[in-house]
Amino acid sequence: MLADNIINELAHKVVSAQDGAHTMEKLTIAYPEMEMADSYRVQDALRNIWIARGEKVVGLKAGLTSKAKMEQMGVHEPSFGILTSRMAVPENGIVKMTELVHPRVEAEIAFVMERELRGTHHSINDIIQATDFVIPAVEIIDSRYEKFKFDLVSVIADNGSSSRYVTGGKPRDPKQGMDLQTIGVVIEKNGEIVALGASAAVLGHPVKAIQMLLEHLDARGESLPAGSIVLTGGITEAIAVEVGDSINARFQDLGSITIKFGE
Ligand code: OOG
Ligand code: MG
Repeated sequence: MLADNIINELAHKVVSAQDGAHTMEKLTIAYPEMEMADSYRVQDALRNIWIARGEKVVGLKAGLTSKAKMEQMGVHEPSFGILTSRMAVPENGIVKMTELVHPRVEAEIAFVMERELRGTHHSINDIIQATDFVIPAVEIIDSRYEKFKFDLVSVIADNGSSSRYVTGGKPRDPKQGMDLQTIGVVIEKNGEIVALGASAAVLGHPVKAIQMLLEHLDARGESLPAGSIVLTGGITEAIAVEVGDSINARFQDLGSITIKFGE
């Protein structure tokens, strides 16, 4: 376990890389003894910094939950991260590339919770019953590590590469019956299909990402608050974008999200 002052110092280093859109060396190079628990302590410190400057925590994200993502990143265990109000981009909005290092986009199924969930005993159906609605999401990830290369400990300390996210399309109430495993997704970049998949790519069922998130929260004495948005993880590999690119993610029966990348 790293000392509290080192955790704090690392959090400030991460915030400065995120805010300044610059890369940093993998944190495990200077601190090879750093463990996953330390990385989540860095996230706690990040959360305090963000709240102190007026951001609101709006939810949580699970990452590295599909085989495509795990293989692309060479990391084979899910990670969790914090989503704040500052990361939200409106549908049809323009993402400013100058604020980011080397962003990539992911198509994800997002859940907005109606009720607080605490503990690890919740079945898939329990979680569905506690959900307000399901909505398409595009996450814009942006690792602060050079060449987007990292290990699990380092990426968690960088808040799971979180940078921006967009929700859009049509929300749907999963309590009214919907097959959450077979939601087809097509990602187009500048009008060409660049990736496609189905929601079962996420751990066999996207709600399993929420089950794992609940285990993670429970181990830290936390719950998933009512009103939280949860991103369950990229269904396909992430797609790199540049200035001028336009992304359209189409979700079967749930509409689509368009987002543009400007300077
Ligand atoms: C880590 C974050 C992964 C997802 O949906 O799998 C993630 C990364 O690949 O940089 O957000
Ligand atoms: Mg993601």
